[in-house]
Amino acid sequence: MSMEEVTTGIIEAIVKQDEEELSRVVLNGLEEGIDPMAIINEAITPGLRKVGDLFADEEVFLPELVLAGQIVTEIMHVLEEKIKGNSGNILNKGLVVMATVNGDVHDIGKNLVVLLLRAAGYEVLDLGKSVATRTIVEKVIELNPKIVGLSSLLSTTMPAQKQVIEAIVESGMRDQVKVLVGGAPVTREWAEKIGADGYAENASTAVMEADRVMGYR
Ligand code: B12
Repeated sequence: MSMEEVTTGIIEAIVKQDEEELSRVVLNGLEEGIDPMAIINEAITPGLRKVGDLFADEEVFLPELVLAGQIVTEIMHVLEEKIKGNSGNILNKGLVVMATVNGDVHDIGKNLVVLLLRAAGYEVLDLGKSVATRTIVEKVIELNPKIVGLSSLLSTTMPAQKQVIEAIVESGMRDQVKVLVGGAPVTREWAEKIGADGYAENASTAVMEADRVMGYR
């Protein structure tokens, strides 16, 4: 199977929420030696975006959106194992606290950022999804991480990223921690507006952005 066939096959399987077909094409692609990150960036993410667009256009409905999310979460475990196996990094670049903000349960993208940060040598405490602002700030005070990463996939939960930054300022810890924000609706302009230190549009660039704010590059 060529990369193009793999990409088309994966996108179609996600749009049809066909778990068996998705798994078949992904495994086939991996066997052919295709890079798991290329599968995620060029096939899985566009597939999910397509389902999201169809949902917005009322061509698919919530149960299908849920199913698409579930089958992708399953296959991501396989891809994640593959990426972990390829990395073997022993650096310690510092602690990152990651969370999807309050009210938001989207965690596929956040999990990918966590995985790649770990593979790049960061220690990551993943607080999970829909994490209360207070919980995030308490962890910042308790653990003094180098970076806090905030994911938001909904325009209605983006303001929670701003709230977390404000709460970190109030806690007196703002000078000691860098804040990175991300998620599909988040932009660099938004990041600047709310006083974040960095923004990235995908997990690979999130690692570069983490290195940048830390002064590693
Ligand atoms: C799958 C999905 C779901 C699944 C989530 C499953 C899960 N475990 O995550 C379920 C079914 C639960 C769901 C629910 C809902 N969803 Co939804 N969902 C999606 C969908 C299709 C894909 C998201 C995804 O996983 N993308 C793939 C990953 C790899 O990409 P990503 O998340 O963008 O992450 C990458 C980057 O953004 C970046 N990144 C992410 N986080 C961070 C953090 C940092 C610090 C950095 C640096 C970078 C970074 O790196 C990641 C990896 O490359 C999107 C469509 C879309 N366009 O995104 C809609 C979408 C986000 N959902 C939407 C909606 C409306 C909902 C619901 C409100 C629907 C409803 N009526 O109930 C609920 C909300 C539930 C809640 N309270 O959170 C809308 C949001 C519209 C908006 N602008 O607000 C979208 C855009 C669909 C649409 N077009 O209408 N959803």
